[in-house]
Amino acid sequence: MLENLGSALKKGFDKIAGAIFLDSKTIELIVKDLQRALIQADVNIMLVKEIGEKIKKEASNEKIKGIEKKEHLTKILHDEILSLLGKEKHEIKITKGKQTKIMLLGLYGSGKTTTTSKLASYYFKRGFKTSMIGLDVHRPAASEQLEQLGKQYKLPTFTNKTEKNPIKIYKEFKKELEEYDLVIIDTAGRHSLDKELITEIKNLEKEIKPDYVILVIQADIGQAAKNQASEFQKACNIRGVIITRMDSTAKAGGALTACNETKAPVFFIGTGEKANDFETFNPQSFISRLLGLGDLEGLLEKVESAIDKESSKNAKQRLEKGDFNLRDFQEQIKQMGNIGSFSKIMEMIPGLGKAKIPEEMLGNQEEKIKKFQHAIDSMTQEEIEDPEILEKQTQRLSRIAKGSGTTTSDIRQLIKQYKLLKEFASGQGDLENFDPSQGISQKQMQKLAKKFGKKMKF
Ligand SMILES: Nc1nc2c(ncn2[C@@H]2O[C@H](COP(=O)(O)OP(=O)(O)OP(=O)(O)O)[C@@H](O)[C@H]2O)c(=O)[nH]1
Ligand SMILES: [Mg+2]
Repeated sequence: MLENLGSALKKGFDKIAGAIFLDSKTIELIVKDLQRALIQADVNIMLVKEIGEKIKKEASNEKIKGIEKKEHLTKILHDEILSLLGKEKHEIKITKGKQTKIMLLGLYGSGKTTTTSKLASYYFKRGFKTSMIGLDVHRPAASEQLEQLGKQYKLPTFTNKTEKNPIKIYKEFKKELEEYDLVIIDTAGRHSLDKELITEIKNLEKEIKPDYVILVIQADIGQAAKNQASEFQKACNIRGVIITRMDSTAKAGGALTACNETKAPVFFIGTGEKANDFETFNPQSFISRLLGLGDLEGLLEKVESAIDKESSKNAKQRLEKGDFNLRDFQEQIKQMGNIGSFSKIMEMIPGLGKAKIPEEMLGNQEEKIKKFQHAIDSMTQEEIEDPEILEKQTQRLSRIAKGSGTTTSDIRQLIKQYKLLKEFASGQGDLENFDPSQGISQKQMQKLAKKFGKKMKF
């Protein structure tokens, strides 16, 4: 998403840093590149113009000179983009033991149902007692879809396939829902914000009294998000927006900046179809990521979302007792797979921006993980529990390789990674052994992120 904007910004910073004189011609070029990229990302042309003027004006300020001027301009460029996106991070407040209700609204296909499950899963993983209720009575398959998602992510889901009045459905489950810290309400979409939809929303709002009404908008509509957000704001009390499909469009800049203009804060962004493809929206770290500086906070949050607390706790206990075996290792790498593709992870690690690691290598990583999984599946219980015997009895390696369609060198690597993880997880290891072509563990990843994160500036 928004790669063009990121590279234009980076180019702008590099040009400022590399210029001997910041003359008006250099500035003009930088501003032009930036404006082109902003327009490509579908940012409102008036805003694009304003930014250009502001940068040019500051650049012509004769009072600031030399290095100071470079720093000044870099900061202005950064701050201008930041204010386009909205300065702070906005959060939904949920308290354990007290019910919070979040109702999602939006037009057809904007991603309400998917987002209902993403949001529920996000808070469920953070220890809140979470449930979902389906109030889309218009689309016949709607409750089925929500139930499927509920099953997939192990979330209690309330639906009624025959009732045609959403308020009745809500009343039917009202009592049961009181037991949850958080209830996410999925509602029906429409082609447009027509009278019928407004009436339905108003009635639901009156009955349910949600703590947050959130509009779900897909990023592909770009700047048009502005009209949509302000129309919905007029019709009901929208607290903020969730923007979906950030992954599938270059226009996301338009949607993000447009929402900022309407003062409807963006709470979350959706970056794919799965529950983990979901992040809080923090303008500051979003820019850092655009610039390839990495997004430490986003990464750690993602790691947290993907980890199954219970199984990690078990793995940790087993480690402490010294019985961490290959089955545990397999579980750990499976969870890593949950975090997302390696390319996505790398984008988030400060200093390990995508540009520095060849795409093939990242692809290989995912391949390798699959191979590791197959190899472990071909091992005997004895080998799983005591992988070190594989090093002593090499005939075992050939047997496993044959049985799993891998090579003996794959298995040796697997054992090496397993030992590294064991070492890391027990706090003995250091980063010097880290080699991206050999795979990376969660723990290493967190350490890496922390290490490189310190170098992050702004
Ligand atoms: N790539 C991508 N696809 C998404 C994202 N969010 C949702 N989708 C997909 O978009 C499609 C529509 O999503 P739904 O959640 O069914 O949308 P909805 O608003 O509930 O649709 P209606 O109930 O018909 O109004 C589905 O195929 C989702 O998988 C996202 O962040 N990225
Ligand atoms: Mg739906």
